Amino acid sequence: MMKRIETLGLGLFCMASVMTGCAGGEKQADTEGAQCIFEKYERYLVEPRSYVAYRTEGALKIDGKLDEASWQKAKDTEAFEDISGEGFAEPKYKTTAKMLWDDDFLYVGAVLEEPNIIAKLYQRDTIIYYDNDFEVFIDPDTDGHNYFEIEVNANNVLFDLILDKPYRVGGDFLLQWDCPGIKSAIHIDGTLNNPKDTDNFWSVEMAIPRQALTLSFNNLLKAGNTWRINFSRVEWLKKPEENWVWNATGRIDMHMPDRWGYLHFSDNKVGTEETAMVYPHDMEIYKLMWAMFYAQQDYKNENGKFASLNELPGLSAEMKQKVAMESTPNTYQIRAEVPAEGKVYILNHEGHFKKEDKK
Ligand SMILES: [Ca+2]
Ligand SMILES: [Ca+2]
Ligand SMILES: [Ca+2]
Ligand SMILES: [Ca+2]
Repeated sequence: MMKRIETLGLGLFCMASVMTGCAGGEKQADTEGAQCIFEKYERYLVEPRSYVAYRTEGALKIDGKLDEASWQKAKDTEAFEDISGEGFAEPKYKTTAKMLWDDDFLYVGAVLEEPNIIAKLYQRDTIIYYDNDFEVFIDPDTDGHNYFEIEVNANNVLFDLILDKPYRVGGDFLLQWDCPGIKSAIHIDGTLNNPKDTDNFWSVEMAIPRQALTLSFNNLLKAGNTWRINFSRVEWLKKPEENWVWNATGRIDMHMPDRWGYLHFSDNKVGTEETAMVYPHDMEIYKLMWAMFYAQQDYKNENGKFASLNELPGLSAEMKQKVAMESTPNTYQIRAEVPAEGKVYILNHEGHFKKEDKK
């Protein structure tokens, strides 16, 4: 769920960094007077955070306490930030997450600082974010469609679903999906539903089975793979709610899988040799394609149809050489060759991303 979208005054935020392809007067001129596409959509193009997950050392007891040696050795993610990203207030309370894996499970641990731990919902698949909650979003094959969402409150009540595609392109959800075989637990350092004292934190421990995240026969939970994942924490300080996330999406909408973090799986045991992060895509070309996606969304809102490559504002001649686009008023497909991989990247009007072998 979480069908919450806010429109930001994009012009209000002066970003200091200059992104590739927009620097200098000459290149500005290339975009024929229009604001360079990388500048205009900068808040949706900030490089996501990444995390390398290592194999567990021995079994984890799913009891909400992250006191096993494996958890102790696993690194915390960066502290969560406001979902809207740069220019928005730091979260009032700290949140971090950690990940581990073995052949059967992805493990997620999170610690949520909280002076007043409250949870009123007790039934699975009620709208859990009406309570303060912790949320996990997973797109194992990184195609931006068919992804998983699992939310939990401090009562350890789950709200879990599969989405066919993001709401921004007309997506629907299957709430009847109850993550098969999931184990989850909460530890409370403080008192639950007693506001008279001051609590410290609640922690979440989840074991998410690889089989629950396997849509075809293709098991993606293996060393060397890189997924998209994000975490969100909904906190009711007042109305509307706060949304504190690992990776800012750039606006109040978690359903932007292109804005989630990168999770890479190392074959090494946690606490042993470190593995370098591996990104699954050529990041420059990927960024250009998504900039075009956001530009097309705006163009359609303003003009009632998608643009052709020449109509799309903010592209330099150099950028146009890197991509091809077929478009009709209601559809488009962007294609870009990535010779180093021998692949063609394809992104369509529904935000579906795939790679094909170059013919
Ligand atoms: Ca534990
Ligand atoms: Ca997917
Ligand atoms: Ca469900
Ligand atoms: Ca309390």
